[in-house]
Amino acid sequence: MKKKEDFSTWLNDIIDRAGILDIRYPIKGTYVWRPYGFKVRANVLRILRGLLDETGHEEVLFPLLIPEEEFMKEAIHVKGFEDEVYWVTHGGLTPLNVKLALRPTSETAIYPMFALWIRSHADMPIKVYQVVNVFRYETKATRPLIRLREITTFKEAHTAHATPEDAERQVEEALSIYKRFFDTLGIPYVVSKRPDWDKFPGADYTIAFDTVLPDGRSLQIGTVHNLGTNFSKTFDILFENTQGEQEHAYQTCYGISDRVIASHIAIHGDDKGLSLMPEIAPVQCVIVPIIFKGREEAVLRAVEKAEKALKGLRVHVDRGEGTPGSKFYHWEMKGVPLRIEIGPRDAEKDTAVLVRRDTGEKKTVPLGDLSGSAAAALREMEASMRKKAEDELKAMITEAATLEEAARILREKGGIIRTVWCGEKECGVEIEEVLNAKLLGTNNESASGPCIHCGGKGRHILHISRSY
Ligand code: A5A
Ligand code: ZN
Repeated sequence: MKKKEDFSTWLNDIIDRAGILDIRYPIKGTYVWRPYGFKVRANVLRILRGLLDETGHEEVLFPLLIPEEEFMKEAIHVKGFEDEVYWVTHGGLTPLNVKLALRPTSETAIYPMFALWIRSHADMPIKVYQVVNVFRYETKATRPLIRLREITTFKEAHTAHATPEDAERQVEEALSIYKRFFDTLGIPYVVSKRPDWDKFPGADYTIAFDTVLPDGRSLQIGTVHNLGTNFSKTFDILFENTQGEQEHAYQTCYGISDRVIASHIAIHGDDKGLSLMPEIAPVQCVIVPIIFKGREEAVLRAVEKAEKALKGLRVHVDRGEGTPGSKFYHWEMKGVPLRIEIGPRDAEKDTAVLVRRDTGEKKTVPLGDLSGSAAAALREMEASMRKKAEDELKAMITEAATLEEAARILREKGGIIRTVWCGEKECGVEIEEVLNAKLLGTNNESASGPCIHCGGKGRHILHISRSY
């Protein structure tokens, strides 16, 4: 199980062995959340909901089914999703008069209702989100947590505003929420404005977060779209503005998925299994008693004392049958951040041994200080896991001045190329073809020097990578 040698196999293997998903469900691109994985997922969602709620978003829940007529209204949006929609055509044996789409995303479910809810500028902003499953008939190779046909953890936020400036401000807020979210999870990212030909179908523009997985390929882990008035025109979302005139609402939407959990696992895991940051670990500390025949009592007393001291953390005492070695192995696989070993010697001296999952570092501490030392170790781990991941991503971003150089970097090490681009579509599409890679897009830094491909005046810093 070597992460560096065969990343894909490694990832599927630990997702299975750590009890995140069962990947044997007999429909391609759909998987089963197992209890341990579901707890990780719940912790991730708790963080996300917290960030959305504290910025004035409200949670809602719309139906899974979308009538064909609504779904077909926004031409560009439909075009973008036409190959990917699952249709419900029958109720029992009766063919339906109106076909129903399983939502691939919920614009066309939510915006007809926005049209009913919004009358005046005073009804806005509206900022809602839902966490739901969506269905996309993906044709590229499906993968657990990364390319799903049933995306089970789809958080989509949808907003409506009375001015374009307010919608623009919402895009900024969404970016800052996602930054805080990814920072909390120790997932480093690069932010790019997608080229026009790769934006969300129906958006004015799309800003994306990409991370780099251990095999050197990038993964889009979140997107923020400014929809302008494209959907409000289609769905008649009109309001009376402060001048008493009817105007179309300005909209944004932004989404993330199971991919954030994949990224966390991929970036922090190692050849021993998962390595979860304390924030999302179902078990933050596992206490393993090391029992020798005849000396159980003192150890078990110390273990109880330790358990009491750690109240407030998510603690598990492994009182099971196995050997200490097999327990260590098991909890390392599960990615538990902190292991606390207590043996007869420790019991005698009133100490415990703390072992960090990320570094394997061991430390003997007095039982009396256990609460403080464990909390400190967890805090240090958070910071050092985050820093390590950020350093790794930085090392995977490489500047290139020519296409030959870019091609060599993509071949030898992968990651993200940083270069200069003129901004012309034709030139960009050629870069993608020549490099067999994707333009992740541009950032908002100013650029100087010639375009990497055509040599014309460079207008943007461009990010390129091979991506999932
Ligand atoms: N309505 C907007 C928010 C939307 O649907 N945007 S999106 O199409 O870009 O999807 C949001 C995020 O879901 C993407 O950034 C990507 O991280 C994730 N995603 C998209 N397709 C996925 C798939 N098949 N499996 C897992 N995650 C996916
Ligand atoms: Zn060019």
